[in-house]
Amino acid sequence: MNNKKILTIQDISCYGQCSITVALPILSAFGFETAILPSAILSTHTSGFKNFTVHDLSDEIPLIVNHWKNEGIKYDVLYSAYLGEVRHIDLVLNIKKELLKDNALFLVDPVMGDNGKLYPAFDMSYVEAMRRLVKEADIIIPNLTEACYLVNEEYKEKYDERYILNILNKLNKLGAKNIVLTGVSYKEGFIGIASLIKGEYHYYEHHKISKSYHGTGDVYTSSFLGEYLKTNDINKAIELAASFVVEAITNTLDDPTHNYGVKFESVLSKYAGGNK
Ligand code: PXL
Repeated sequence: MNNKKILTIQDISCYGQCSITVALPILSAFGFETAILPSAILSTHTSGFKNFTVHDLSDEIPLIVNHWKNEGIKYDVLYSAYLGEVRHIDLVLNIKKELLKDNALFLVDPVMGDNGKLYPAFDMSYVEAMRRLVKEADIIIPNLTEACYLVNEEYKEKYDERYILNILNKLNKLGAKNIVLTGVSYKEGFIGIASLIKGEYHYYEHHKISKSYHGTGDVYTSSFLGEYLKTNDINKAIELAASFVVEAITNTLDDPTHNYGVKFESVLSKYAGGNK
């Protein structure tokens, strides 16, 4: 029986299958009690939809944190992802100080961009602030775009292992203790995850599906966390999360009207067998 209590802080995109609407069902299916702290409420995610609405919750967060402090509520795991504003970074750092148990795990998915570009809400001041969060994390899960921004390296479409090792080492120098870098492809038709765990490099690859969808990073990180907490085996978690994302994408391909996220729900129980 694993009683770990998770707090995840990220936005609520009401429609679009990303962030909290993905993290919560996945972590629950893995069997973990998960509390949420929404950084903002958006009508949809910010890529692929125009004229989305945003309501920032920065003013509410300290009040919620204060209530939890007064109630003596503490967490075993803090998982931060898409936040939205520079000031959210300091709020997360404060939560890490105030609301975590001893030896708690701090997982940072530094969600900021994809395909070499930052998402519309972000600029270099956000990247700079994100470096402060990464420094405090036990595990970070950037994609290649986010990693390049974090360490000031050029984003390339084609590269070799030396390019990736340099980025992993620079992230490590930035203070990231363990790094799970997604979207790394060394050869045509394949893509995978390069990791630096306790200083040890690993690469896991699988077939690349040519179509990409929003929210797959959130499916990846949430299922990685569920499996890691369940088994304490980080390499197993890296691989299971990749298989889950591949199957969720495959499951979505035959529906051309569904292009905003992936249909992860119908394969969730296969990957998140519960936490007994
Ligand atoms: O899936 C990442 C994500 C989360 N939240 C919002 C986003 C995105 C990616 O575009 O826009 C609001």
